[in-house]
Amino acid sequence: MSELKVTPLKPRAQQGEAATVAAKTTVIEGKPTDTINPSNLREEHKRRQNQQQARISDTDREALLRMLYHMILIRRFEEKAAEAYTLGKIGGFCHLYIGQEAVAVGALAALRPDDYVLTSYRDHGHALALGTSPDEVMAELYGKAGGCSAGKGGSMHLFDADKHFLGGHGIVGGQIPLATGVAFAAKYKGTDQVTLCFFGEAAVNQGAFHESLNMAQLWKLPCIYICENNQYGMGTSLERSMSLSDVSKKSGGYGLVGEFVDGMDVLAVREATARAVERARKDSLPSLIEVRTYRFMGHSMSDPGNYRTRAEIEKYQERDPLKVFSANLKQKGVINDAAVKEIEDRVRAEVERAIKFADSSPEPAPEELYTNIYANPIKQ
Ligand SMILES: Cc1ncc(C[n+]2csc(CCOP(=O)(O)OP(=O)(O)O)c2C)c(N)n1
Ligand SMILES: [Mg+2]
Repeated sequence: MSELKVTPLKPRAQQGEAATVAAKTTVIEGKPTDTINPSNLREEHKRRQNQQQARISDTDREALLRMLYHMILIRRFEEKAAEAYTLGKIGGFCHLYIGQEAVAVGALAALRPDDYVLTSYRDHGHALALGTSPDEVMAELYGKAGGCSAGKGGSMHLFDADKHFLGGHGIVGGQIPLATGVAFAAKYKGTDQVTLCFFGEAAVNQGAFHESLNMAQLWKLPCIYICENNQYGMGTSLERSMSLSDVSKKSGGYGLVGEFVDGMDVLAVREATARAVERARKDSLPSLIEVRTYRFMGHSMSDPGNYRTRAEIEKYQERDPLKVFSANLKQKGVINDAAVKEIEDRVRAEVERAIKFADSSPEPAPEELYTNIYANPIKQ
């Protein structure tokens, strides 16, 4: 076996310089922390609609349409996936992203194509927003050979190396130290690539989250930790499981910049992520962003959802990120009904094609059982 050589990030002689950088960055900067008042969501809704309309005026039309297209694609794709699941065409676990589309679409719109992305098992939206073909994503849900993980990963383990999408991870919080390592590798190699790591708020109670944030700030890694706080981990609410439920404030324990963002506003998410991307790319600094969101469906397809009331779900559905965004775009004259219909028609055709592709794609061949499992498999 060859010897593994690890070079320290900075020679000891330069520690003075590192200390100056550290001193400069211990102040927790970023935007003042936002809050959402859950007791009067209607009022919040109005206030935030105005904010989004102001952001629309400052954003390029093509970028706005691309975001709307991706949000519609994710929504319609998953509605179809739910149907296919009910028909028994998809096996195993299947966690839908409906309600959370603004998070992946907004955050990924702030990245460069060569940046890295990792997320949890609730991963369909991230893959689609990164541009993985809906055909390959649907075929993967079906466990077919044409899937983006060759049918061996399924819904929870989407992967697309060309898009620098490193999964889809089933272990809660498992992707957080992996993403930290990916960011370390980028820094070690001297590239200016940024790593985006998505996870749910239940993962924040895992030790791996805290260990990763500590190392990321200590070593100044270009990693952005995005907590998709949908307020439930399976059937357990945030309030019942977390002593300090302000996730963004946990950044303070490790000296990172922490921000709280409304996850129902795609443009607010994009803006906050862009700020974090700049910190990571220019100054090699990590950030923690808490994005407050809500999942409209059950935890997975097999969740009867007895732990939430219909009234609670409906309250959040009034702030449906897709409806709010398209209504605001219309209000600001960026699109009209005909333009929305055009996108809907295009998406419908793409999703139909994905279903046909998945239906006709072959099962993985038995001899593929041991291929692509390890990077360097031991030859028998
Ligand atoms: C280490 C580990 N513990 C428990 C589970 C079972 N489990 C699967 S999803 C989940 C809840 C995670 O909730 P959250 O992180 O908030 O993400 P969300 O599902 O809301 O997107 C749990 C406990 C698991 N997959 N891995
Ligand atoms: Mg959650």
